[in-house]
Amino acid sequence: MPGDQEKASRARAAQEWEFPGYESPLPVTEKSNPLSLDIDRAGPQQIVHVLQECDAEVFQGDLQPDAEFKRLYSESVIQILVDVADRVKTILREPDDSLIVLSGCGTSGRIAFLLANTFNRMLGWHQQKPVYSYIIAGGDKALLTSQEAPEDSPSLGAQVLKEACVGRKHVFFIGISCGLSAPFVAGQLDFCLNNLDMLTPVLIGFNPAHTARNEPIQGWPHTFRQVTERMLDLQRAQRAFVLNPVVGPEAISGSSRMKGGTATKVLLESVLLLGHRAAHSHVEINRQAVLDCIRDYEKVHEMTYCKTNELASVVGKAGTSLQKEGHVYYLGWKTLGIMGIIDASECVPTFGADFQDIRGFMYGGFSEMNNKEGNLSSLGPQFCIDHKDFVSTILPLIGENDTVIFIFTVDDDFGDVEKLAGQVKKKTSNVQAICHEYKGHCFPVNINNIFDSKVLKISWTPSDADDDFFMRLQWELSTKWMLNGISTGAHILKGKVYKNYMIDLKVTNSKLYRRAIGILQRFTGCQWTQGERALLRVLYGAEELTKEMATADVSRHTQAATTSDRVVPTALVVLQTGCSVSQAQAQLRECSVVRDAVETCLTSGRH
Ligand code: S6P
Repeated sequence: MPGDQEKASRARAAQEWEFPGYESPLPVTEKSNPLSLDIDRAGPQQIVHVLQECDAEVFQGDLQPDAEFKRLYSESVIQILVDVADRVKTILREPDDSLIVLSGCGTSGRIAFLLANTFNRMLGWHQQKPVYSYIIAGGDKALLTSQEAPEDSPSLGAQVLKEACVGRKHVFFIGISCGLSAPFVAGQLDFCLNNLDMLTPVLIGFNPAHTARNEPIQGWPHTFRQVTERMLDLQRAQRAFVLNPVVGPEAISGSSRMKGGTATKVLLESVLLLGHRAAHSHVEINRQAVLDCIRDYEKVHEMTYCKTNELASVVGKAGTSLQKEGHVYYLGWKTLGIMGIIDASECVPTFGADFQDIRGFMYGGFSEMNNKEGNLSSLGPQFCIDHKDFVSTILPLIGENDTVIFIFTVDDDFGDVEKLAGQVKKKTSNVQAICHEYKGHCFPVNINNIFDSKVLKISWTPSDADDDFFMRLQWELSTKWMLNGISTGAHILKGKVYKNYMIDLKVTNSKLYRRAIGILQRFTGCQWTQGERALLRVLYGAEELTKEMATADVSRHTQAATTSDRVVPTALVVLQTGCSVSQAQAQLRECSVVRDAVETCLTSGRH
């Protein structure tokens, strides 16, 4: 655990991004984190250490009483959490004709899915009908694969929400957009604001409201910021709520699947848990209860990162696998299996990875997923997520270059774990385990024997207030941190990150388009228009842009991006050396490590 001196230096480093001029005018969620500037050159141990520091910022308290940014523990944030939990309680007490909708794009939609199912399950234990529903932009396909384009459509968001509300009298809508930026969510919030007699909207995100995205949205009269401001006006009368503490920049700039996803899970679970406890066990919802809940999650951070050495070892193994063109497979049980599938699917848009590089499978596949659209396995190999699919299609091809990570808890059927581990061990010695047990509930055998001591086991000591349900939520969060660390670390070791930027991102929606130009500006010092031209030349594979290309909508550009590879690195080389697109592509082809290619180009360009 960090000592006082370390905590103080962490606080100093963290303050740097708070200075008004730091990477202005980028919102906090898009800034680069001063703690992770050199993460691309770090080894596994150091990578894990940096992630630990960045993740700790989620729980950082106010540095000064009048600090510019509200944090998770800020008074005003805690009060909104109390108010929102109270609304949840009211709905749970009178659930007829009511609905709680959780919605978002990408990771935010995946967390919405996970939580809606989890809390419906909890209602089932209390003999209550489901009250929760989830929406993810792009539908259930987006749970397993990257579907970034629907994020840009406010009308689609509003339409899907409208359909979800049919037959309901009261809908509590929780829209998640970590960057306060997704037009899909803006459309839904706007729909709520126009129907306040039926809907009460909550917005969750991690930027101050005045830095919510303000650029015009194609074919729509409002911006995200305008919608946020309308909600803030209504907050005084408790007709809308905005929950937007700042949790600091991501360790990998803009990668909101990491801290954004974590903070979403912590905030949402806290309000839902407290609402449920109040409705079912008459536990009072007050500031202390909220604080206690968040502190419990903060302890999960400490427990998880107590295993730094073990985690670094898995990061190293996974990194070696990717370096050697091998793969990483997560084999999970129950919701920890879902955490694995989610983490793996996010590597494609984040690092420009192939879907085969890191893949997740869960015991029971779609029958355990409990998603709205049911079994999607006929859509293609990316959608085959059952352990049985792993055994039939992947296991025969497994070799020493692959890393297989088992993810389970003491509550899972250990016989299944043991059997599958036995099969995998015949193919590779690189079999790892992430597992959770708790006081009084230990594994029946010494799992070190089964996994040849390659075990990352956390033994939890629940407090009196903890029920099994809360324990699982904590396991999920702990597992999320570990898997985010493994996949991020492995891609860093593969050279997919330059400084702390995902240099090889897919440019498949307007947010990513702007981010890509921002990266070009940052590293080459070019003007916005120059960066945009270079990006478009690469996207269209054209040495000269036609008028049609130059004036097309961003949605047309991002459509072209779906089939392009190494877009940002190529545009960087074009800008830096003045060479043609095809020369830049050829230059990059010669260099297997994208980070090294970019670095060589940028440093040689400076001489
Ligand atoms: C981020 C992830 C993305 C985001 C999505 C929604 O690491 O790859 O898919 O989750 O773009 O972002 P936001 O800011 O609206 O939650």
